[in-house]
Amino acid sequence: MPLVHFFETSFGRTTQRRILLIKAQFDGISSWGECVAGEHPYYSEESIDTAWYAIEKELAPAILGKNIEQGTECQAHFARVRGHRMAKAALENALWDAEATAKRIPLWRLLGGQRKEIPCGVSIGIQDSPEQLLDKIAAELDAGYQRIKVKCKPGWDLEIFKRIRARWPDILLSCDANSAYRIEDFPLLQEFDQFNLLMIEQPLWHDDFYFHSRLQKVLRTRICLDEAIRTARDARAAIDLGSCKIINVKVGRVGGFSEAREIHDVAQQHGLPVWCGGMLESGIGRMHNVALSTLPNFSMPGDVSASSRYWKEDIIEPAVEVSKKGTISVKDEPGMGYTVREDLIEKLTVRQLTLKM
Ligand code: OSB
Ligand code: MG
Repeated sequence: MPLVHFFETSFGRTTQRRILLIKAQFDGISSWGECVAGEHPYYSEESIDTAWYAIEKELAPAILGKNIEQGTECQAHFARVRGHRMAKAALENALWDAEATAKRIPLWRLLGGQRKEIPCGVSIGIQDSPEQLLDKIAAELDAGYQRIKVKCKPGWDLEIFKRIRARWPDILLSCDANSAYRIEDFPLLQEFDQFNLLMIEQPLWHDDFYFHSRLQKVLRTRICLDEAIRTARDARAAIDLGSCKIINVKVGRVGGFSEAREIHDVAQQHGLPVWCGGMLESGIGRMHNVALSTLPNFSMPGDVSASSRYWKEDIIEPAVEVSKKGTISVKDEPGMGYTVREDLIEKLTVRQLTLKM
């Protein structure tokens, strides 16, 4: 699926996505899950190809033919496979979706969600010029989004924040470094404090807590961890160490809805807010993110935005839309509440595999 606009982070530029989808079928129900792994293992160790392998060889065989009543039961079946969380999440989330459909309740209610309207922000990639970035921000604010997050890296940071703040002194503004900085950059990162950022997301190594805790001690701006939090145990450790004050929860990164809910709970118990991150999902993953965002401690605007920001044609119907006040409303229909456009998916499919018990 070609992106409407390229998306560039400190680890590279994406112009089109190859997306791995799961369709689960049993007992007359069919449900969907999206694997959020990237085309390359640049964000994390996983890629769509490692996920394909893990699902085909390990994860699907671990659940095919088993009597599974609830999405939460997947974790135990998958436990002996280390890592491969995005692959696990694609399957587990499809089963949650099926469970909601079977119980004839909306997925967000099954997850324990409470809000019917979620606050939305946008994540804006590195652009070809600062002017292009400012134009994009203006358009997103105009559309109603409540928070602007800009990608940053050395050389695309202080000057950019200065230009943004000169034009919009008061908007909710944050940045995401995707691990682009090192210890020698601490003085530079301390300069970020002057821009009143809502948070700095994952400034240091993708797998680090310790140096983030050192950094948080010398920053006024709150650190938000994304890549480094893979489990609820990670969340506990990071909070304990003081490595972050906010957590970005991505249901794929943490292995599925069960673990995402646990991280939500751990953060809530410690008084940390969480928000829902995005991975340039198609409508299927997007709707799962919307459902997760209805949980009470998702109190900050997430990177959950309208389909049209990514795709000319999304694979669900209707496309996800954002209101003028920057919110997405959830529906009361059972399951995901949207129709999957199987005809379009079929047209876009380049590789397909059916696994049966
Ligand atoms: O770090 O949050 C991130 C996209 C791909 C990989 C990593 C990240 C992102 C985003 C995009 O920031 C969020 C979105 O889906 O709009
Ligand atoms: Mg991030």
